[in-house]
Amino acid sequence: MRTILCALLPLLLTTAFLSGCGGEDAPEFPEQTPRLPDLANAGTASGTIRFEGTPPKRFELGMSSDAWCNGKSSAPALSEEVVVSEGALRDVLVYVEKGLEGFVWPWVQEPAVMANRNCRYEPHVLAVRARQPLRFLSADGTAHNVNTSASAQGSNFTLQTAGHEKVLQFKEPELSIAARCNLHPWMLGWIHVLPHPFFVVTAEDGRFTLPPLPPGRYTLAALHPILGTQRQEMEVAAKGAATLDFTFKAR
Ligand SMILES: [Cu+2]
Repeated sequence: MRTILCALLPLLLTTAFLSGCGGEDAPEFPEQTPRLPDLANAGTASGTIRFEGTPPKRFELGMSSDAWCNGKSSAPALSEEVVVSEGALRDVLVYVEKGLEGFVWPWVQEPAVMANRNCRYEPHVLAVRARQPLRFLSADGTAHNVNTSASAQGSNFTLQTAGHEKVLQFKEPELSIAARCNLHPWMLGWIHVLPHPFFVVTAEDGRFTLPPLPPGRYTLAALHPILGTQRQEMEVAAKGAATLDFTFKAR
């Protein structure tokens, strides 16, 4: 039946059939056998990401080149390169860099969402699992072009108006994939693709708590797209609670 439908494509020309036949948008989840750690004595790891010194000034994004975008926010839209609230740093990816080798986790089939909303990427920083479907979804009444082509596994497509979406699947782990929009040069979002579930991106309070980890020794990394990466060794005891903080400084 599928073959017949695909053969009729030139007549049907509907995007639903196109995505079903081309295979490009259909998420792939190859067979694999999970090898999961024993979490019976799992411990926790948590902390806070701080910023020391005077953060760079957030500048007003000039959206006057697009009448739809201009003035969409009640307050002036500010740049999001470095967002500090009461000394806490937003948008830091905290993840286990070493210590989980040899494990295999099931695929995550529930999609993550990155929106184009009020002519910005929302969230500004998003972390997903390798092969997790990632929905790019426009909420705006103006066209956006989602350009992740700086990455070898990125792509470049247009979301014409509100409600339009496209699902991507980054098949390999990769950090700091920039998402831009060629139509609106101020638009920038960041995507991190992780091989395992032990990561979190900080919100305004700068706090992080990782999912429960098996006892062991780990290298924890804290990555900010502009301020770089810091690392710390960490010991998680059986049913213990490890705490560690990271401090980024003004450059
Ligand atoms: Cu745009």
